[in-house]
Amino acid sequence: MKLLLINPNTSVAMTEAMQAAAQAVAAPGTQVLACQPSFGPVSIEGQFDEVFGAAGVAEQLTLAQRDPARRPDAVLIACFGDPGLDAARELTTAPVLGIAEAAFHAASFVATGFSVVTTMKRTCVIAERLVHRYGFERTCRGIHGTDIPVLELEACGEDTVAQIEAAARHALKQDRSGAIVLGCGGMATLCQTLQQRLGVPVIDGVSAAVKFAEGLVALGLQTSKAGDYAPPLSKRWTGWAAGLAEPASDA
Ligand code: 2AL
Repeated sequence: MKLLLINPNTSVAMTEAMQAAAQAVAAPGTQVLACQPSFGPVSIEGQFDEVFGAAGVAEQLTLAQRDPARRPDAVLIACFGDPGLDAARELTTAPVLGIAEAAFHAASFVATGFSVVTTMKRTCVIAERLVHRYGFERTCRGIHGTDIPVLELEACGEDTVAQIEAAARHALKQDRSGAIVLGCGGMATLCQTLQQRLGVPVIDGVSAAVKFAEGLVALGLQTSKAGDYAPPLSKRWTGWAAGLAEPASDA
């Protein structure tokens, strides 16, 4: 199967790191194709950044749907705010997984309560709103910002790992949690190290989303087009995005 990993920020280095992490956990028959938007911010660290990330996800999925060589069997949105998730589900019949939603589900299977450790404190509100949107208020016991900038994770040294580890230890104790959810796609490469050091389940949403996507495809489950995720309506578009207006839905 073809799994399209869309990094909603424009950091090519982060796309490549997440592609490698995703391919490493993928089943032998899964090909992880990765891309990032042609425009927008290099990292997503707030609501303003996220709006453009969401548009970038819509852009990249539209382009991939039109390309027979890249038409995906499943789609993974690899940014912890899950930008553009509902829009992507309108665009395709393939299952679409956001890394936050996937990580919350995975954590709830292995612990009665989990804590999120994320990057900038200002992004905590984004994760908090997703917890409510997805109905994880009862299992998410805390969201902890570290004020580590997203791009610092690209060349992540021991100081940064130690800072995330310390935040996770504090979270586990303060929140009485049994698992840690990593709150950034850029933390995918740190998951195993942190799990070894902390001795509790550490969930990276990129890996979790890969395995859930494979499971959904194996079960023959697609995004429902009966109702809320019906394809976008055809209409006239203007400006720089006019080229994206052609019907790109596969439904
Ligand atoms: C993210 C993420 O996963 N990628 C990005 O650019 N920003 N979210 C976050 N909370 O740091």
